[in-house]
Formats: sequence, structure tokens, C-alpha cells
Amino acid sequence: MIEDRGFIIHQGAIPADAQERLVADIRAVAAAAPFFSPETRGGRRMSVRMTSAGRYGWFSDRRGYRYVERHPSGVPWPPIPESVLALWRTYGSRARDPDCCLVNYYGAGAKMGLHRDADEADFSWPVLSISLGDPARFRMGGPERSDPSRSIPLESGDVVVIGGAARLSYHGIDRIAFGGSRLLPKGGRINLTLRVVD
Ligand code: MD3
Ligand code: FE
Repeated sequence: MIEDRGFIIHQGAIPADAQERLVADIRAVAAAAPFFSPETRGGRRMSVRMTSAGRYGWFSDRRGYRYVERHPSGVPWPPIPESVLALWRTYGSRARDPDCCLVNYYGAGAKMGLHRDADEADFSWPVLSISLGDPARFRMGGPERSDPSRSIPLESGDVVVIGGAARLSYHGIDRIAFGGSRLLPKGGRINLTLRVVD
């Protein structure tokens, strides 16, 4: 366990069989609420494909970023799988369950630019991140975009808790090592982020 000002990495927290279970449960989520590529405010398609589970899902289009109660197809988001909630209750909080499990899929060449997660109502709740599949370089900065940042390797089975002073820090995914893990037969990386929204 590595802790630095509210940013906690639990390396190798999830055993191989539990990773397989999570992937199967996420496949079921994606069957009900298919992955899509959100459009940014500037009208560009994100390279990361996304879907969500829970009361809210994360959505973006030319009107901006926000949480919405339905998938773009009009169906409500499926419930957050128990396998995912169990990790939140162990590493996130026992006080309440999250409202949203954002599912990010990174194929070859996908990245996520430096940003802050600030669409939630109460920043005293942590965000929990679960990495599955190919390794990635995670970039962690500070509360200002211009703050120095460092690159942190994340691998399948790692759990990261972002709370305290780190909660409003800029961060992103620089690149993934496509094909570097055998968890997903077609390669790529899945990241789950669990959030309390309102
Ligand atoms: C640091 N996802 O979905 S997870 C995102 O791996 C996102 O897909 C990345 O950033 C991914 O918004 C990184 C780790 C993470 C999540 C939320 C944070 C780091 C964070 C919020 C504040 C600071
Ligand atoms: Fe983020």
C-alpha cells in the first residue's frame, strides 16, 4: 500500500479469479448499456469508450460533461455489480454505496487527457479506481493544471483510492501497453471508477 496525500495505491489487490469475475460482470453491464465514445465540448470524439452502471452514468456532448440517469439509448443504467460494490466497501467507504460506476475501455492508442473530476456534489467522498487488463501509465498532477505531474504504472488488479487533498488533482492516462495482459482476449484496458454523485 502506497499512500501520498490522499492518493492510495493497493497494488495487486484483486486476485486473478476475482478479476475474471469482474470482467464477466462488466460484459453483462455493456450488453445492457453498450459502450459509446462521448463527444467533448469541442465536438471531438474521445478515444476512450465508456458506459456506466448505477443510479447515474457519466455523459458528455457539446453541452458539456454531466451525470445523467439514462444511457444514450434511453434505457436506465444497469445496477452496479456486487463484485464491484464489494471492492468499494473494502477500499472506498462502508458509510454508503456509490451512485455511479463509470466503465472506461482503452483500445490500442486510447488515452485520457489531463482533467479534474469535479462534477460531483461532495468532494469529501473518495473516488475508487479499479484497473483490469493491459498495463497503463497514469499521470498524477496537482490542484492546478500547471502543477508538476508524475507518471505511475497501473496494472490489472490494482485498486486506487483518491481522497483528501488528491481528490481535486489533475490526472490522466498517458498510454496503455496494448496486449500487455491476457485478461481481455482482444486486448485493451478497462478502468472502473466508483463515485458518489449527489
Ligand atoms: C485522481 N479515469 O474516469 S482512474 C476518469 O484510468 C479517469 O480510466 C482514469 O480519470 C482511468 O475520470 C484514471 C484514477 C483516478 C480517478 C479519479 C480521480 C484518479 C483520480 C479523481 C481525482 C484525482
Ligand atoms: Fe478522472
